[in-house]
Amino acid sequence: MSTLLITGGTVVSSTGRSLADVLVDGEKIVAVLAPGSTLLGHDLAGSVDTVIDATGKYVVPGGIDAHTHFELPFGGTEASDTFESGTTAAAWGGTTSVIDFAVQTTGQRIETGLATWHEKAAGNAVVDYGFHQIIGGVDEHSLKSMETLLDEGISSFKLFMAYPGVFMSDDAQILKAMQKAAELGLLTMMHAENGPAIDVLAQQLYDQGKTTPYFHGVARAWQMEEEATHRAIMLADLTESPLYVVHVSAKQAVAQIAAARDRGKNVFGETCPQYLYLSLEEQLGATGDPTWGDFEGAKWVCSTPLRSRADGHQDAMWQGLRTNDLQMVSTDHCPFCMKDQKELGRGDFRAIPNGIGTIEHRMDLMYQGVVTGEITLERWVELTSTTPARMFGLYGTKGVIAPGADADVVVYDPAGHTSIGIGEGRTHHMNMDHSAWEGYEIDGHVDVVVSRGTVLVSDGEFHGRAGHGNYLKRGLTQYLV
Ligand code: DUC
Ligand code: ZN
Ligand code: ZN
Ligand code: ZN
Repeated sequence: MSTLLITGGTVVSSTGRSLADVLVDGEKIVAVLAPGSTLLGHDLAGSVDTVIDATGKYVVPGGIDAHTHFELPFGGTEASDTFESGTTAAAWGGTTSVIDFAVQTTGQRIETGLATWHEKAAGNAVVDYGFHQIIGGVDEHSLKSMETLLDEGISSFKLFMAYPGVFMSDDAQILKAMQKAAELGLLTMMHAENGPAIDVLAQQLYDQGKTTPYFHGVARAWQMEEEATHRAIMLADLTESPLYVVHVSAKQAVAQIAAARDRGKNVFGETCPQYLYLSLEEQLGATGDPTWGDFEGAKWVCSTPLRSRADGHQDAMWQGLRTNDLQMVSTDHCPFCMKDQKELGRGDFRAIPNGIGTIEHRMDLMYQGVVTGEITLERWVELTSTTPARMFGLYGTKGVIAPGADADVVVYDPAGHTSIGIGEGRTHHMNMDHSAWEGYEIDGHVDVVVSRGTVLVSDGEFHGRAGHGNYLKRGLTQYLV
């Protein structure tokens, strides 16, 4: 077992910061000490195998991205990051745990879908990984199978109110699944968009010759998100099932979540960096065609969609993060290349695979919110690590720098600089031929990344390996009121 000392840095938690040294023995943190402490008369720096000098830097718990889709079959193709490439990118970006979505498609058994996901991940992940379960077909079989999820280390499952015929559950199915979830203590995650109505709007736009990627966002109007969020909250209320709304992008949906929380309900919301930084206006402007956009806009096609900055959606997401009406920032990492993937929707926005790849940039993009004064340093840690751990039953092992926790630690350098580029100056490691974040600049950078005591990234070099990542058996959510 090797020992490691991270010395001289400012250790940041969700509740405060202090100058401290972090001592790691094997895979665990064993002590957080006053700077320069000796232990039982031993000079620590001289006694350990490795010393990491974090002077002038922040020492934070490794990031937890609780919403990723590696190898997701979608839109006639498959998300382009494997567990190996996706978790490699995660490690580069200071994310040391991911929670991916195992998929049960309609007609399939949950056990079959879950086994497939274990096969994809085992031996390939660079960082630790857990699963949520997508339930694509609520029927008597899947309701029965929900009873075994917790034994499998899965305490949360996702339903879709969108994508009729693919993943969508109707209200009757949602009601039954939520009743079961309430009985079992499972957390229901909801993709809240009114899919059938969106499909009608999309068809009408297409029939009018409005076929460019921009119209993806027009069809998926905010009313579709607000309505579905409200409906999900009411069904959760009725069934007394806690509810976690994924990828919130409309300010009206945040208001629905806030109102439920004000009534004391266990309703939670997640947003993603794309809904904080990117907008429908920029998507259009970036394409060079200010009217309907051109196919470049496909880079930013995701669901829920990017929304209008003029209408204040981005400001509302930051505000929700400050007021805790939104509790977490995940990526919904769902990368597709332009070539052969996004291009499937040239001439018909409905056929563009939905998704943006951000797993490598989440910690950086959210740190930029600290730089610009949108959130505090402590809130950055809370949104990206501590709350994800609590929400999804990992806290104590993950999400905190404390004795007994896994030694998942990121040294973040506020004096550095990160510039996101592609092509000649490619700076990311996601398996994509473009980046939704090209040209973004961050006033800081991920310096050292440690996962269970193993240094994965330091001095701009990668030391990780496929198979280092372990499967995380998760417990029940630790976040309920
Ligand atoms: N949204 C996306 O952007 N991609 C995958 C699925 C989803 O809901
Ligand atoms: Zn979704
Ligand atoms: Zn998703
Ligand atoms: Zn550095």
